[in-house]
Amino acid sequence: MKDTGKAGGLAVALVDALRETGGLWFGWSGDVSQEGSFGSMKLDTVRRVTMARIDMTSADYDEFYAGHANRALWPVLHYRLDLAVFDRRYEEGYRRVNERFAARLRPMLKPDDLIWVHDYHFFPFGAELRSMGVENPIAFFLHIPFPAPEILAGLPGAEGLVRAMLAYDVVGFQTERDADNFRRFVVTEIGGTEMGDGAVIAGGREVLARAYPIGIDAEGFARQAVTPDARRHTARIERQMAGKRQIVGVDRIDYSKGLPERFRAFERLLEDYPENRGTVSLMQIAPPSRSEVDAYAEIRRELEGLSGRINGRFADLDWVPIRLLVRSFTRRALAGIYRASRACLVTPLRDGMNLVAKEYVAAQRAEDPGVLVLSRFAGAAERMPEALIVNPHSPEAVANALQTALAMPLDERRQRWQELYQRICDENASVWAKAVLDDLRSHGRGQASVS
Ligand code: GDG
Repeated sequence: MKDTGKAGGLAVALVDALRETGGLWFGWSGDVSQEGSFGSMKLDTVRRVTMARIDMTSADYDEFYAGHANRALWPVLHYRLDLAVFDRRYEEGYRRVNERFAARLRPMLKPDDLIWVHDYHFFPFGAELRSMGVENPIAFFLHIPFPAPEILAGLPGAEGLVRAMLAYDVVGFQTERDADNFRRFVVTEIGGTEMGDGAVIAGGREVLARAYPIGIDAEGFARQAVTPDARRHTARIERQMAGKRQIVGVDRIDYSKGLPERFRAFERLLEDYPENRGTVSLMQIAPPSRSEVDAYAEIRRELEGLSGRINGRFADLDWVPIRLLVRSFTRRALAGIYRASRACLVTPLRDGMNLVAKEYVAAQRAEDPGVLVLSRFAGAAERMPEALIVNPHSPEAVANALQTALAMPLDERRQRWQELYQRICDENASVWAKAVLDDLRSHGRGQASVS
């Protein structure tokens, strides 16, 4: 599994799903040590869930994690072939870590276990297990986009990667578009056949490739937004804003999140609708991530430069247009910050789902909710049409949507929010986990081959 330490809601949903039946959580500890290659597995049991976590060596970290996963796969899967770095050493590290992790898991498996593998770090994990004789049902879930075949074909080794995915019984994606892109690749690049209902046959294996849009614990997050801690944060912002209005953005610093484009769109709002000068500001919470990768360090510098320039151009004695906070907050604080914000900008250039969009909705006051402005390229847009859907590449489109959000009458805000909130409650994290596991139970035959 991927290291979900910061994702909060996701880790909770998965641990909850595991708790119902009891089970094993297996993954990277998040630590780097020389023991990574052979010893030291950290084992704890939390209620009915055993947590087994192993370290990586510094070579694993550089080649597998910072290398192939985050310098090659992440950009290509986010449609950014231009940013991808392909290196044979990285690929070899990626293969090595997948093999070693699989070898460490192998002796811990019981014959009736269902196995669920997460994310782009572990595409070949299922194939490694199969080669070690594992016949259990195995599902895979991709948290990030699966690009159109024309883009993926640019990744050296793309065909091998997709062939390796055929080792799974169920392959889950965030959106219908991603699932369709996968099936198209199987058909056009490796001569597979679509069988309907998401099933594809190729290389003697039948795989169910469907969309399972990930949810959050919406009701739980709504409760967080009214805890004393969250209320303190809401009150602090409201006191400071004193009648002014805040727009919020919450994103890891990552080029896929469209942050420079967002800052320029906010600047366009101030240019085209000058009545917002002095009364509307943007708070961007931006925890740093993957700063050892050049593209990430660059985007941070770009954001610092842009916010400085825009603030220099428009700031007044008692108002600053953009507040860029390069740090993280607790989940409760975040919930309180969302609640104090009249609109939320979620404008990634590509995003698997985007949980911030759902969290913002969950944290709102039913009687006076804010408005979500959402990129059409976030997976979340497929199931959140009541948000204001925008093209994040167009500063005019985003500025116009922001102006609409700021002027939106209370009735319309309530109506849109009601629909969104109901849907994120109905399609929550447990529903998501159950949908994948139900399909795995009914479809997963642990088949070595169907031919
Ligand atoms: C990947 C996919 C997909 C952010 N800042 C803080 C903080 N966060 C939390 C948010 C949210 C999570 O991190 C970010 O989730 P996203 O979905 O927005 O984006 P990725 O990190 O890129 O996640 C994405 C997701 O996996 C799940 O499948 O939706 O498409 O890229 O929960 O609230 N949490 C805390 N402090 C912060 O400062 N505590």
